[in-house]
Amino acid sequence: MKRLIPTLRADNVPLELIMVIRTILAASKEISFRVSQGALSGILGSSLDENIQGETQKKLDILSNQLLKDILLSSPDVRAIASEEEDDVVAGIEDAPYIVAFDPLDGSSNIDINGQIGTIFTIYAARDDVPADSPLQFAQPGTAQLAAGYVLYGPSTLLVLTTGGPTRLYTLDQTHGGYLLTQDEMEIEPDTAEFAINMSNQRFWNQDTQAYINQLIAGETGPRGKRFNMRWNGAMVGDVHRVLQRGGIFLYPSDTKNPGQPSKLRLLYEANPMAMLVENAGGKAVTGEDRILDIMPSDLHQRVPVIMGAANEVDEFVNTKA
Ligand code: AHM
Ligand code: MG
Repeated sequence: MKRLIPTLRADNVPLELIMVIRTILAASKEISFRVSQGALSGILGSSLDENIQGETQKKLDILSNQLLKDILLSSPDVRAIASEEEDDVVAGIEDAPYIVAFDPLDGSSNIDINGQIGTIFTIYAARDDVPADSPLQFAQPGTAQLAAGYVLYGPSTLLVLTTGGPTRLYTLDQTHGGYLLTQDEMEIEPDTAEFAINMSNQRFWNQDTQAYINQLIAGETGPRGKRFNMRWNGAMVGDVHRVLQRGGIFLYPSDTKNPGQPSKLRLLYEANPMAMLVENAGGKAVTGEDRILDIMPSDLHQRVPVIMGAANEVDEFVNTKA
């Protein structure tokens, strides 16, 4: 079975970019171990303990953020990082070629119930025209991402990664500690009969979204003429992973739940990396109006509506009017 690094080399990924990916994955293995330890993680600790200052019994998401931050900021190839858990950009090594954004532990409500959670990350080229610690480092559209991926901490620890080519799936081999290629190319079928949405937000959606979901729920006697199934994990990594593995459409659409916020998910840490993975697996990713990857970010923690997955179904969403 092929290992990660030879696969990246065969894909002609630049050496320094491979080093950054390796660095993120070193942290992911530590997080995977911590997650598997659950409530014991802060008490028992493990090999990277000396890197984490005074971390005893911190919540897993704070711990994961600290691990990623420490390890990335000590990398010679990282100029700046942005994290869902940090207010501001943190500068790394001046003149280093790359910047990294991450959601250290997505699906936080699943932490306490032993459910699926994951680390989402994305890598861009650093900008030379703005300071290392400027939020403008990350004012780049998703199309500029050089690599994007997530590590899903489930029954197995899985890595889903694209470096511009296909979206590939790796499995962490706990016996030797490395990621092995277990699916060469993930592919999302254009048609589906499965959707993922938080139905409890229905009253906050616009009329078009309500009409679309009503059509799915209407089943074989409705306008779509087929029966749809629904799944909701409460963790985007888990829900999008299911879409990548067996098809479907994932939606966190525009809503009016929180004044001033168009929806829940963040462009930089969640929407963009997932959109790149989905598109490179043959799917589509939109806000409803725009392609997610074309959005020019206006704020580090900007939120956007997210509709992604099976290409024809995403088109159906866009074209359905109340
Ligand atoms: P988080 O970053 O605090 O975990 O929030 C993001 C998560 C996504 O993983 C998931 O799709 C969504 O929030 C679930 O939202 P809801 O609470 O509406 O089910
Ligand atoms: Mg998140």
